[in-house]
Amino acid sequence: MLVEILQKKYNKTLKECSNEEIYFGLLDMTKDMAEKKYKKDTKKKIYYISAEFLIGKLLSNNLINLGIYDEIKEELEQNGKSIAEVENIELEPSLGNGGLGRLAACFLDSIASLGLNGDGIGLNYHFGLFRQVFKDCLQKETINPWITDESWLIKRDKSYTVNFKDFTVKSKLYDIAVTGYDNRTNWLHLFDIETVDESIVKEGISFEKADIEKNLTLFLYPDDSDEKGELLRIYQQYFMVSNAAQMILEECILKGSNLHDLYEFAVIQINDTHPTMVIPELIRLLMERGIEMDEAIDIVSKTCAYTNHTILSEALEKWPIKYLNKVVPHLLPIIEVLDKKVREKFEDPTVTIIDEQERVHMAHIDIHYGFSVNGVAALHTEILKQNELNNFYKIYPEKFNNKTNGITFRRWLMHCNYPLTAYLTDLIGDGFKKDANQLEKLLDYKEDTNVLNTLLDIKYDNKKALKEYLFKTQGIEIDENSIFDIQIKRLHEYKRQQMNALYIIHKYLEIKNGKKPATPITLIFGAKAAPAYIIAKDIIHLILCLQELINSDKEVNPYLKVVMVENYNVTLAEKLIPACDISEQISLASKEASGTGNMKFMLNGAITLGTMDGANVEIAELVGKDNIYIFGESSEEVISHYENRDYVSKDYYNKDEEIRQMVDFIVSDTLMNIGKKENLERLFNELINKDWFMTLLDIKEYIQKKEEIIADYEDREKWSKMMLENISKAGFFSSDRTILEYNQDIWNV
Ligand code: 9GP
Repeated sequence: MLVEILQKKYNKTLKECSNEEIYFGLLDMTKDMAEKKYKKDTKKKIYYISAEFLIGKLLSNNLINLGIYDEIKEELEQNGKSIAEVENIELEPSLGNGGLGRLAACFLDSIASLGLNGDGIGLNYHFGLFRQVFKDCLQKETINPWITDESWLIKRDKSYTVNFKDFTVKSKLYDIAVTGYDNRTNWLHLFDIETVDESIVKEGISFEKADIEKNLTLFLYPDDSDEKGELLRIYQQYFMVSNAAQMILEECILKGSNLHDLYEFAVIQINDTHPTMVIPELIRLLMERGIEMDEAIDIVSKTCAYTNHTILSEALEKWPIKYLNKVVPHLLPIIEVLDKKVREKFEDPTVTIIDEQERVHMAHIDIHYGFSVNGVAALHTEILKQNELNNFYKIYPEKFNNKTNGITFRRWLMHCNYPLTAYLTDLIGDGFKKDANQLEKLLDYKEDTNVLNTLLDIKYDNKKALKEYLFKTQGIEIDENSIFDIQIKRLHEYKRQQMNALYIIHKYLEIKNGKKPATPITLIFGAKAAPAYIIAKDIIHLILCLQELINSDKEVNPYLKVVMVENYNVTLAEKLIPACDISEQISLASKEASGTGNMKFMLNGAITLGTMDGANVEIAELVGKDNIYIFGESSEEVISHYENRDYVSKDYYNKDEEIRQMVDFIVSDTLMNIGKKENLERLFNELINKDWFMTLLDIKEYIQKKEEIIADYEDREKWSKMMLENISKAGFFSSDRTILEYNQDIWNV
């Protein structure tokens, strides 16, 4: 079929075509096949609304899900072509930031793969999240264009009118097919407007924030550190949900809903607070169609469910009434009624929707006016119930439920780790591809030296493949015989990349003093810092300075190497994860809602070094304490430090010589000669005077555990057994399991 498409499109044979032509041929072919697998809507449908969908490249994923990956791979090989090189042509869609967005993408895959009728709804950001470049050991941001003339986007003939206070816009809709694995196709609906003007972006990523008609869908998470930025976020959010609400009502009416029964036709999952305005917007639209307000509120409350992805207050949005009035004044009378009803029913001032500072708490709208509130890992949900949202839990215990996150094994095993997948298929059959729990069959081989050695061999080959990839794409040289210790995730103080950086300093000083590790260690980081998050950027600066220092020191570099990959994204994750030995999951306990990288690493046979936080807790329960390296204070202890305000980082610094040595090194002449005084001093001061996420609390135990895991790496048999245990027990973290739970407990589709 590909051959015919290429013949028709380019009048060339497969052999004659360039990789680019083959890519576009495959694009046409898969889009066509996907469309044919679209099935009519069922009565009830899931709408997953999210500011982010971090979908990653789609070609291989779609070929796998359509069941033609092996066939195409072979056909290309027979004609002297390589699928990997064809894949390189595709630009990664830039529609997400981190775990929240990647989870949304995994969920869409699982919804379709389980044959459920459910679409995603979001925005078509032209430049998405910024592209990260490093210059002078600093992060710089630039645009990340990803939309080309021929792409996965399918332009639809559909448009809605969205009214803001001062003007009206008409939307246009693009769809991306979400192919299920051996199952139906659903859609990711991305809304956009005609008037967006990419040329207004100057110098990196700066642009006029007030020019909404030109900038509305340019960037994901534009800088909101000033009023104009906050207003732009409100414009984006309202544009997203108003389109969503109109589309949902239209589809439900078409299927026969009289709107009084909307919840029998639609269930809306609100992914974090960004889509919260869908609640007042739907109420407004129902009232416009003649439904009384009280009934409209009731209908919408039975239709919407909310997922909380964090306990960090910065992500629980609170919009000033003043700002909402400037953008969507027509929602305010509704929000005020929602608030009044809450006040009439409950005396507790902490559960109101509008607070004393005249701010609207978006999460409070979701909790009062949605029928389900879920956390994303067992510990996280407990913390929501007992601490962060305890006052709400007391009111609505029945609404709270846990849905531990998951990942799609199609992308995070079958696509990214072809050799391991092929080997597992040989050993245990291919049942695990649809029923991930069957990975447990691998446990039968835990004493089989042959199998254990093959797991080590596959890891080694993946390390070599990563080495080649990094050299080719970023000019970075690494040694496949070293230990690959990897921390890849958004840059945030609570994730504690700075603690890992302090470990590097510890190791550097140790080597300088003559103590050398048995096997060299390569510490790999990948992380973007939000452009306005100063300390996060200072942490990147520190890591890049250490990279420069160590990699040019001949005494140290045979034993230690630091690599910070530029512009970390899904494509890089797909190369890094299969090659990893040690998975760094070192957040301050209680702060990481779940983490999903931890699951991807485990599935690919990396061993976790982590705290009892997020889904690490469930990983630890599954693999047992002999197959994971846990350190640090517990979430209860950490929460009590916050409550009693008794953590003083300066005390740790003052009383411990070793800690002092590491922290002081940040502002030593050695580093200051490489880096910028201002940034390094700021980070140093932050660590000793504030350290809000308690780096110094756990640093000693962290170093100790890390030394232990590194020492254990030498025992190859023990290590390979740990790998086997981790792979075998990863089945629980399939997003198919998570989605089945959502459907059973929340959606009922
Ligand atoms: O930080 C959480 C991360 O722990 C979780 O795995 C992910 C998916 O549930 O969501 C992240 N949250 C956000 O990105 C913002 O709330």
